[in-house]
Amino acid sequence: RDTIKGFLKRNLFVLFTVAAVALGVVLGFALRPHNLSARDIKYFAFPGELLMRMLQMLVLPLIVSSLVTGISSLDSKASGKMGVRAVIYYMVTTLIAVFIGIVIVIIIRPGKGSRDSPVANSGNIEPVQASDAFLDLIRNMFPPNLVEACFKQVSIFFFNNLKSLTRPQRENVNDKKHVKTHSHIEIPFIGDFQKENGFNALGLVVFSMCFGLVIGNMKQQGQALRDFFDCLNEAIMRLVAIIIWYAPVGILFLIAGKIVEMKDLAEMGSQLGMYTVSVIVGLLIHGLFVLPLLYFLVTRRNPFTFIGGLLQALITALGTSSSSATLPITFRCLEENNHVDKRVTRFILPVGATINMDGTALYEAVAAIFIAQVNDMDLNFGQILTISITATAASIGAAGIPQAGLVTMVIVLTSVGLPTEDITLIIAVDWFLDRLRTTTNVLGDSLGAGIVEHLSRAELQNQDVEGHNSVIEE
Ligand code: DAS
Repeated sequence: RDTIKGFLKRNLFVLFTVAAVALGVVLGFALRPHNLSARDIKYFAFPGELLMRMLQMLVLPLIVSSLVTGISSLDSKASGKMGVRAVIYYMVTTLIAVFIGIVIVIIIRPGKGSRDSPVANSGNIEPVQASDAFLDLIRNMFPPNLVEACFKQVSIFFFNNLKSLTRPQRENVNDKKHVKTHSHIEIPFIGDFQKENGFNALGLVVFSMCFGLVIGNMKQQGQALRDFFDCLNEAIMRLVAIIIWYAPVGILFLIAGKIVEMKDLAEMGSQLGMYTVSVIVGLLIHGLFVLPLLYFLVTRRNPFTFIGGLLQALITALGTSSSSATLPITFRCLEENNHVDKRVTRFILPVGATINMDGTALYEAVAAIFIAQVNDMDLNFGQILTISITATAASIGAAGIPQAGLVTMVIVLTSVGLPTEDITLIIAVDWFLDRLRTTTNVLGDSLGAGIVEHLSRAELQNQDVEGHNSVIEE
């Protein structure tokens, strides 16, 4: 009874947030039959957008202050060793994630025999006119009103989504019937945060690491700057402590808003259903088996106790589908609940949130091979190896913003000659899979901080002793 009471007390807020997610789902499905206009949905989901903006507002000062403080508080030898351990962890876990994704999608083969299904064709076909012979053929096979409505809706829906990612060029101005799109899908510059935030997270991480190293070696001369960034970091974390109370409300409306605007599930088709299952199975194996096993093997501690302290961050990742926006909450969970050394979180988390995305890497590999299967393209070992490497690179390049993985997918498809237009095959379910892969990304970053802290115990203790000695000397 005490254990349950203790758990409820410790996790009351998490349970409150889980209830908010459940309420968001119910509210979303309750509102769907009302066919709200895009404008109404925008206003309805505004409380969710507010949470995103509040969290994103903190990301820039948080990345800079935590990295500068974290690195300057370590001697360069310690931060060097910690950095190497973090990068090795990132590479190993990302490659394992890609491998899991490839094995799963080859076993399940969600794209098999999809050539004659609406899902496969809607990726390549231009929006068709009712008079089109192809549609006539289908119409003759089934009751025309059902097929016409479904098929045209699906192809126009995919086309509109592709349009939002590309700059459609008219093949022939006079030919109103066919608008061909070119795959000039804009890829946000590697590590870019959201355009309207106007900064590139990867560039910011590199600058802050260099700056932290420099002022860390300035001894007394750099003390004022070190104090400034330490104070700035503390102030940001206090802002997080305030915003976190609003998080459940924001997450409720983010999820409800997404469900209201989601297209009919019927459009997905069985292939997309099996593709979705493939991604989910891969993420579950990686997130609930591989990563916790790695944590246990290194630290010999119960990984699920550690994960229990992360629930608020994992739910925020699920609600916002942005690991960057979740970063402030991830900091708070690791430092307040799991008591991970701040010198580790401040160094590892900003880097991890920018370049370590296991969920995204797994998803990119599964999606690329699914698209190859839909195109009846048998991939040889070299092409699968290419997909592994480019999926890893694409996950490093993907920013921690919603659906970044969908956009960097172009890198993977182009690398093995797959039609980038076929991204439209998987857009219908991406808003949902993005949440799950973002949650896996945040989980990988957080367990990584725990593993790197454990491996760096010696350096951290030396630092404490040196720090203690220097206080005595003073
Ligand atoms: N939404 C991205 C993130 O924030 C992941 C992705 O799009 O793949 O981690």
